[in-house]
Amino acid sequence: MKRIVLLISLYGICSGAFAIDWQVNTSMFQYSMEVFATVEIDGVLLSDAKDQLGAFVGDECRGVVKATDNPITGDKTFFLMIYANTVMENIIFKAYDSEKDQIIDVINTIEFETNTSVGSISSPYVMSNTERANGLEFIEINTDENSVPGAAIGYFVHYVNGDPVETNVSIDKTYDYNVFTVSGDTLRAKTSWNFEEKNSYQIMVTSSAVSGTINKEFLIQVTDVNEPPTAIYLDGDSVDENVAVGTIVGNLTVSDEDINDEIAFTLSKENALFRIDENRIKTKANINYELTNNQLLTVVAEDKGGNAISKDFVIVINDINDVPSLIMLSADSIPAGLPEYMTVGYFKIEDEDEFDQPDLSLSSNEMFILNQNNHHLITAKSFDSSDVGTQNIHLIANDGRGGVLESDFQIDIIDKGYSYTEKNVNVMFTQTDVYTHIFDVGNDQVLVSIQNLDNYGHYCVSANSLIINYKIYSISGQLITSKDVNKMGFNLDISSFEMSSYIINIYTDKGGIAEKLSFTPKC
Ligand SMILES: [Ca+2]
Ligand SMILES: [Ca+2]
Ligand SMILES: [Ca+2]
Ligand SMILES: [Ca+2]
Repeated sequence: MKRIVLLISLYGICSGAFAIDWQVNTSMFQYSMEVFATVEIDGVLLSDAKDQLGAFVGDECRGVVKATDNPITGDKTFFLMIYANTVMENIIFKAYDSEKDQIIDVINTIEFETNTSVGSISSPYVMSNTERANGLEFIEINTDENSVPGAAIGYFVHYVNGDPVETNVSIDKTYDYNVFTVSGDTLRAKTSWNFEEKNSYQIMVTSSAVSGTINKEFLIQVTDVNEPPTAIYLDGDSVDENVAVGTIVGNLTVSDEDINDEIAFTLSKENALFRIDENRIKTKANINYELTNNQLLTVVAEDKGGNAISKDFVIVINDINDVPSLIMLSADSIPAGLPEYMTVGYFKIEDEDEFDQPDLSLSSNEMFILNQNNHHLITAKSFDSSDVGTQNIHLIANDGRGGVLESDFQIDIIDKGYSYTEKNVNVMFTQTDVYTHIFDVGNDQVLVSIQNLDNYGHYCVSANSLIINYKIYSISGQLITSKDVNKMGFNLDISSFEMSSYIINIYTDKGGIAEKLSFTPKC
């Protein structure tokens, strides 16, 4: 409104043969007020878009505007801004009647009061060039929705020969009479109005003054108030792990009575995995079920009126099968001279899924075989110096749920200049039995290997959970060292042992073991 007025005033106004140069330099003034007015000239409303209304202090123009259509009353109305540097100045008005091509003095005057309004869109202030005759006007006080029952909406002014007189107003029992009460000249709300249900009320009133009675219809416009949203909804609250960053989790909506209100959604505090993009919750990082399976988000919804509410949502992260991520081999070389069915190393497979234990398979290979249960790489033959070099093996890990990882490994067969000697003992013994082997410490390293008879026929360990330990005694019976070991084999470094003979006892907790002891003679 200010801008429109400013443009009109800066560009001046010309109309018909009669040129008027009412202008106001708004930048010169500190204060403003607004007037919503219609103008009657000799009892007839000005109704041409070229008609104008100017505000003046003496001869100085303080505001000027052309008539425009009033969307509510349908009458041509002047939406006039008036400017001043002091309050309580007496503002006078002049109208330009384009049909008559005349400037006409208006008799109404207004005392300037900053930031106030005289008249309203729904109930414009009536200006005239003559003393107003008899009539009834409604002056609005507050027509906001959500009215408090009993609150004053406005009051009626009954004019006789242009002067307001004391009156009593009653509401005729027609139209929307039942939402109002009236006392004296004051109109009050009887109920709490809701703009979104009904935005105007029509009444017929009778004003009884000493000098006579006036019947008149009025349309009371309800003023919309921006009300807070009442609920926040999310149409999707779960997302699969591993989805692309930016995946939409769900759409946010609200309940808000106000038609065409605009809602801004935000998170009350930043989240590492999710963000809001307009009205959507999206992922903003890689989502991993195994790290976190839900996130609490507090969503804030704020409308154009600055009314905000918030609601907590738990976003559930769904578990998806992860492909095995890694196959590792504990050793990548063996000495030439290693006999068949010896352990080369152990495979370890990583699969994020808590209960996945992927199967491992080895592509056909004459050099090595796989102990499937325990993921051990086993020699399938005796290696000698002709095997020195590098062997490639290809492993496939399959989690049985569609996750497959393939990896290649190289095994170096190295000539260390010595060979293994096997000592077959072939002792069968029961749970309480121990196997005792005496060996000379003419050797600096002993490889003890105990393997599973079920898989390979050479050795017997009756269950996968078998626990084995060894104890080494001197020939005189003194305990030298003791250790729990992996049942599939272990290296025993005896380089620090004194030159002597020792007894090695290998114990199991299950019994049924036959062992074979191999060790490397010193070269
Ligand atoms: Ca509203
Ligand atoms: Ca709202
Ligand atoms: Ca998973
Ligand atoms: Ca998996």
